[in-house]
Amino acid sequence: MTKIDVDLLVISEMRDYVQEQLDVRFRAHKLYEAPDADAMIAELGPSIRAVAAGSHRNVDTDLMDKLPNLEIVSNFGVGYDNVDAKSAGERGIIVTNTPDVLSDEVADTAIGLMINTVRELPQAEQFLRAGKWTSANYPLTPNTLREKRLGIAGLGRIGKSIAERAESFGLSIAYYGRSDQKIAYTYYDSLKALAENVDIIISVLPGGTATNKVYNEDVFKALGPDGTFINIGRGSTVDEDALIEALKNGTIRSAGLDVFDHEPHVPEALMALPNAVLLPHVGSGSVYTRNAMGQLLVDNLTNWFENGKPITPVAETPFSAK
Ligand code: 8YV
Repeated sequence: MTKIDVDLLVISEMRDYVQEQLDVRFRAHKLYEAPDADAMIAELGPSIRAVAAGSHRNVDTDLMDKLPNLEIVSNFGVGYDNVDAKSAGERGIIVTNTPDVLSDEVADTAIGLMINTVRELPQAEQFLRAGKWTSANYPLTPNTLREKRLGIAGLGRIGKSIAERAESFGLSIAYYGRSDQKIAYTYYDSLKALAENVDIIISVLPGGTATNKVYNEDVFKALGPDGTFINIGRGSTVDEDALIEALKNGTIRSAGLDVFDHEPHVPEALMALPNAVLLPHVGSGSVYTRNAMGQLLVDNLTNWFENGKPITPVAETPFSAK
């Protein structure tokens, strides 16, 4: 593999599998290890043509201003709310993400989280481990997946992978999204309407200003006292105080969450609730899938500099036409 004559700024810590490739192919500078990040940016800024990004640090206009020759931001993750892609696009900077390679893994996690939440499997395990089984059976769960309606909020690639799996469970499927995709599932043009018409919501909505706290008191009321809310999209889409209140007072029955507003911090009040199943953002977190995501991050960079073609540019970039 030939070395590419490009200075790359690695702004979030990457897995070894990724970093080793970046070191082989580029002059990779680890911003997150610099004792003085501002000094490193001031010194290297004009020579940097590429950024490898992740969720630990945002790529905003302030950073872009300091990197005047930046051509591409390759992001680790399908969600790229950590990158100001609109401003990047306006400046002619390409942003790439890591779609498709994680869809099956995240869909598996969503289904697992839904079953765990509805059938209280983590709580049942706690019951066993606490030695309570010898004196009583775990109570029958008031909830089940039988004869239930599932609403998927955000029917993109991950949402569709969830739907495929959910069909085999016999769930009836509806969805909410920006547009009616004219497919066999029922479409609702608002989250409230979706919530009124389903028993379980699985949310795959991305972060960003358009989706900020869209799950609010009204939506939880519409979901109702038998309702379950599952989130594997972004924590910023949820008014967490409203969710905690809804779980406490029975406005909804239960929630399963893989994402939170201020990760890795999870509100104490949420952790104290017995009807919430909580995961530490592990949706795509297998070695297999994270390696595939890392490979795509690397391939986007090498393809840009070797062939002038990023593989998976996001919608806002100059290369969005597919
Ligand atoms: C990533 C995710 O693991 O791809 C995404 O958008 O949320 C996760 O799959 C995460 O971004 C890595 O930090």
